[in-house]
Amino acid sequence: MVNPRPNILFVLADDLRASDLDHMPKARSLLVDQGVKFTKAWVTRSLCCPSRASILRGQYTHNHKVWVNVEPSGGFWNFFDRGLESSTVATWLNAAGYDTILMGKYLNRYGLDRNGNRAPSTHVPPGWDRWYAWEGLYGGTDTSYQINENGQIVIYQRSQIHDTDLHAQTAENFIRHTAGSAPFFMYLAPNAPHDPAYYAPRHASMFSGTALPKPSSFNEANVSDKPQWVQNKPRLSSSQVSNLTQFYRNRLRALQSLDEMVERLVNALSDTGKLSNTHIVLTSDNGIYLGEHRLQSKGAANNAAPRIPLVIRGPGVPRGATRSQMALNNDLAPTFASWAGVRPPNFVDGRSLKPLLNTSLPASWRTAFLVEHRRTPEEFAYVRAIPNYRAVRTTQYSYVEYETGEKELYDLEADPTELTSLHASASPALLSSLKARLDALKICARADTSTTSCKVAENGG
Ligand SMILES: [Ca+2]
Ligand SMILES: [Ca+2]
Repeated sequence: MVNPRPNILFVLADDLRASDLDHMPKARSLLVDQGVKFTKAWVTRSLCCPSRASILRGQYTHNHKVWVNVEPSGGFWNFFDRGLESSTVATWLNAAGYDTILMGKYLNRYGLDRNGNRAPSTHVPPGWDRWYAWEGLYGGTDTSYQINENGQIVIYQRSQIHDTDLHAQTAENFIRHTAGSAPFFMYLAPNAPHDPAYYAPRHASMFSGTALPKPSSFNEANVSDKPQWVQNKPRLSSSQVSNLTQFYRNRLRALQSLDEMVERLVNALSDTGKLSNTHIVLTSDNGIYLGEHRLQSKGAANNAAPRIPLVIRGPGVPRGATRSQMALNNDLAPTFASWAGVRPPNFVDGRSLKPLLNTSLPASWRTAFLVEHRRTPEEFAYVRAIPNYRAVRTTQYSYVEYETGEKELYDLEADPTELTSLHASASPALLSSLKARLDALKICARADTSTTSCKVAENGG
């Protein structure tokens, strides 16, 4: 019998760039060609833990307030201590009868104590029936990694099994042998391709001659239009470019296990008769810079870090279609809720993407969203060097206001790689209209019809 409610297989990669899909041929044929690809998908804060909190709760960072990866202003303990675990997409779907399973990364510093020391945790958050979560920083060391398997700590040697392959094996076993009559929600969050981009030995010889992508913004020559924190960065040296190239190749190698995992799970779903009633989502918690604007890592508002890949296939979803409407990490939880027939709590800021997964599209959609950043003394140095900012990204512009009083403004139609900030020369009318949209977004809450709701602010009133 086919489940009346669909299974949900949610694959959440770590630091995957939208363009990385070009190097995942199996995901392209099994997901992109079979579903909808969002060409303008974004996270609302380009940093792991805040974005994962947004994914679990459907909220902007200024509403869930997990600002960084590290306590006290962020990290697992911030989420835990403020009771945010009591209402997540897992508790909503679990209460509706879903079999809920998490594999891989939960929140940064899960498995450490409040001081960052190793403290293997057997804590399983509410809402999860099955739990296979990474413990500790960056999910392990060069030789081993630890997984909390339903309350038991298990140590794996990398020489024994590559971590993405382990998740693929656990997920495949669940689909083939464990999944029962209840629909399942699988939150599958591998480490790949996060720095240091561990990969399986069988992929070691691939991509050895692949060149680092060099868009026009790569190692930007003239950053006099940009704020001081960018101007402070010298142009990338040849050894930095060579390190980035090596990192890029390792990332592509790491993606191959992810790509094979997609094929393995699609086959398992197909063999067990579940594929036609399963939504599969592939996305990331944030992107990453590989030298654009002289930048590396993440945290900034320019293109490559807040931009993510997003592909969805499933029952009723058109095949091989693209959508240019803005989709956000905030939208994932309410989307899963709508598939499960659950009304999400009122605190949710995002909206279900379901209306974009039809052949007939909604007449209106959001025309802007907010990107936020706040630095704290305990956050890692690269992100700490970026002054606090808030940014609004509209269908045409990206406008950033820093705590320093500095601004950035890009016309994304005329200058899609953000080479020349127009903040000093733009018309006062344009600046004030963007400022008004930013001011509405930065205090918005919920997705209802009140004047301060995020949905209203995103739609432009
Ligand atoms: Ca990340
Ligand atoms: Ca420039």
